[in-house]
Amino acid sequence: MVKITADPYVWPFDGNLIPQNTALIIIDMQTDFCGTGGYVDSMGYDLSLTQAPIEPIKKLLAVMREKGFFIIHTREGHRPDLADLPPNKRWRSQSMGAGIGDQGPCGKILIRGEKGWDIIPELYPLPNEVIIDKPGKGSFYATDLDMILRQNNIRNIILTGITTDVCVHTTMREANDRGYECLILEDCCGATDYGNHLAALKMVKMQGGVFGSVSNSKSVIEGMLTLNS
Ligand code: C5J
Repeated sequence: MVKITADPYVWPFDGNLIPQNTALIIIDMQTDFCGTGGYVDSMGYDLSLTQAPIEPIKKLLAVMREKGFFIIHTREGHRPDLADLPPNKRWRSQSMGAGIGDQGPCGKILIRGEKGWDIIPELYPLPNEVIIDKPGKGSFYATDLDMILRQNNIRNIILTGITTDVCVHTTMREANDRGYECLILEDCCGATDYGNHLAALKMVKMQGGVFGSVSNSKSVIEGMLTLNS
């Protein structure tokens, strides 16, 4: 049995953590969110904030792959004909100078199949890993994520990726409401605003861990290394 040092409670709540019931989910590590010329860059945000989790995730991913955990990657993006892009989302992105569907330095912004939309090479999924393509912030909305988790008997979810306050948080809330036991890793997430990153982590911890618990890659790797492979 593995227990992860976390705040506000040692995770998971009941100590039931094995590779067969636990998934690592890596959210939206796409060029559009952390690469030069992508969506976040075009909006003028400091890319170092969304690039910070790349190395910690890389190390954690290597250990969790080796230990046989279930690995899931997500990508936010829309159909080339924009049929799944709500007009208010398009309008809002245009007002920031980075219209979803418009041509940018990395192809059409946040459009499936374009260069900027894909996952960065450092964290690219292996052929046997699940990729969830989602049109929204949450990874459960309009996707088959819940079905895939249940078919694979996954109860625990370790959340990483970008951005802490938007897609990671929305996914954590969706997962928590569905009864999944969630852990978010502070060094494996990043937001376009550092204050929002900290606030999002703080929100998880209120009410005894209202959405789950908060830890870091070092504590998870230490826990995983105690597992027999
Ligand atoms: C945003 C995301 N921030 N992946 N998406 O629009 O957090």
